[in-house]
Amino acid sequence: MKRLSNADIARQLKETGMLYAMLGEKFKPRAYERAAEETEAFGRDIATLFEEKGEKGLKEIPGVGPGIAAHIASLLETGKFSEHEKLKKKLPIDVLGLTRVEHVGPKTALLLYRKIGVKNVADLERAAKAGKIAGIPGLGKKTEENILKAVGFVRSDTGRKVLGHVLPLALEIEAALRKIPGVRHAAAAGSVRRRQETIGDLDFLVTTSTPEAAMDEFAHHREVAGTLERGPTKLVVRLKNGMHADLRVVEDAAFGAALQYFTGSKDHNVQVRTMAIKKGLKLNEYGLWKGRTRVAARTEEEVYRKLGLPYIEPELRTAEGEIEAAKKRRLPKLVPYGSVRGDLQVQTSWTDGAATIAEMAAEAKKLGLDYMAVTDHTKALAMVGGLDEKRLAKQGKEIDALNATMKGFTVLKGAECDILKDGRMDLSDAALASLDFVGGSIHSHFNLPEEAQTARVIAAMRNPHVDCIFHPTGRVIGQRPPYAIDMLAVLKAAKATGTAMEIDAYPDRSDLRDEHVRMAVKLGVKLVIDTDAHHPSHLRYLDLGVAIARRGWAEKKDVLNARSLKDLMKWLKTPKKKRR
Ligand code: DGT
Ligand code: CA
Ligand code: CA
Ligand code: ZN
Repeated sequence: MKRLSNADIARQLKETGMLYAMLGEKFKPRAYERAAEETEAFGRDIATLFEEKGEKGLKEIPGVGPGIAAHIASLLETGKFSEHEKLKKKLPIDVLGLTRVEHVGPKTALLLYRKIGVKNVADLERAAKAGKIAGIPGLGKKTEENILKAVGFVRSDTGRKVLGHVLPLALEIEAALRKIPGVRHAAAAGSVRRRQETIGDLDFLVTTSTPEAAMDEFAHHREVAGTLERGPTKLVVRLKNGMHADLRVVEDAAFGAALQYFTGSKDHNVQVRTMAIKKGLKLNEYGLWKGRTRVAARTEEEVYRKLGLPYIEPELRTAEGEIEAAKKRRLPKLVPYGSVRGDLQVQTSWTDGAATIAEMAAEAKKLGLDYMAVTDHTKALAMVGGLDEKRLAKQGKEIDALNATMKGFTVLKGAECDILKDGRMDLSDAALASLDFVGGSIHSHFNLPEEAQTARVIAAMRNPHVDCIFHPTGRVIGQRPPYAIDMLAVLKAAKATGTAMEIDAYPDRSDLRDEHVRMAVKLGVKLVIDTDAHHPSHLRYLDLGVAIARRGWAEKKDVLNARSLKDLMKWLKTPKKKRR
């Protein structure tokens, strides 16, 4: 039996949740959905975790309690689990496939199954074409037309995915390619290499003495669902998560040129090629040419150099001024991965986090960080047990005690303090003043008109104790659109008041966005990169935030928590108006 991947496990959990939803269960659907999301995003290989620590270890996955842990254990041992099996007997439907079709949710899927026996997308399409859906009470002609259109869309569209959900997979495949005997270079190219916000498909390059062996290995990777196309140097597969991935075998001597070409973006490449033509040269995936002579091909650096340019980092290759900046030798020196010294947004079991302060701190320290701010929610967020002044003070005592026991790591006292509707803060000034680091957040009244929402955030920035605005646009990718806010006005106010702006690295937030970061950097606004962790495993998202900062042209000096603890504290203790 093939070892199950995190994505395999996630799919089974998700399906279980959906089947429960179809049967009208109240709480189980959400529990399984959450476990599925966390499983898919989990930074480590769950099968390995299980081998090392057994069923107990599975509880390290956020959202996974003893019940679901037992199911995952059974899945890893036998490829199935009884609860799922039972549900499938009652409802033998491909609910994951069906609900990918727009206008078809679990309820409609159930209706279609009960009334006309639709079990999968092929059945659905046949039924819609035969006009059988229009006759079902509650669905009708219009729904039938919509479904027919949507079925076509599902077939043609594999859907873009959030970077944080596919980067671990892309890096895993890249590492696997590197290990194949005969492979000299292997790289993920395309939008993943540029660390874009969302990813359409994955593009891999290898140079190898044994192309067939490399392609076979790739075709049999455990995340691959099937082969779509195979030629002598190119293989296209469909991954189990629905994405496509290409592998190209290229000539070793032209690896740099191929990497440059297949990294893109297309628009960047168009600009680079135009430059080449102006110099009487020709650039393609095989090299940079002067007539029939290849003048550069082995490395990307060499290709750019022969065009008169310095190396351009992949995150900058978007055709938004990087070539101009490169010509003038004005490219930013991007903040390096791994350079954030401490996480400044961490929730704990005092509110809606899954782990204690000590557990979060231990994991942060293990990841090589020097400090972490505990920023639990405040009382306005009653549904997660937000802290009032009294409990916050009590939490401060716990932090003092913990700091007394830890060497080489410091826990800062903080809060994710709600910004109330009128721009006042949810905690007294005295309570805020007692903290090392205060983030202000909007968690309510998302629908205020732009002017009011902007004024609300700016009012919070004028509070002398608010150090940072958390997740400044409020969007959650695929779930919640950003609220209406004048980001330029907010960033100018950030500069004027000495307030930092957060890059929330949590994959579905990615908030600020790269274009806002670029505006912030231009204005000289300080940035904080953090993970909004609600579980120890979330702390490893930090570099996804660094990717956003890099896409926004940020340098190390722009990022507050790339500073040492001493320098960060110096900034935080400076009165806001005097901060630089
Ligand atoms: P994606 O997959 O939509 O997230 O974005 P990319 O950038 O990965 O795009 P993709 O997969 O279509 O192609 C990968 C790279 O290959 C792309 O960034 C640039 C290069 N490339 C592909 N097709 C063309 C083309 O027709 N012209 C040029 N200049 N470059 C291309
Ligand atoms: Ca791609
Ligand atoms: Ca591609
Ligand atoms: Zn929040």
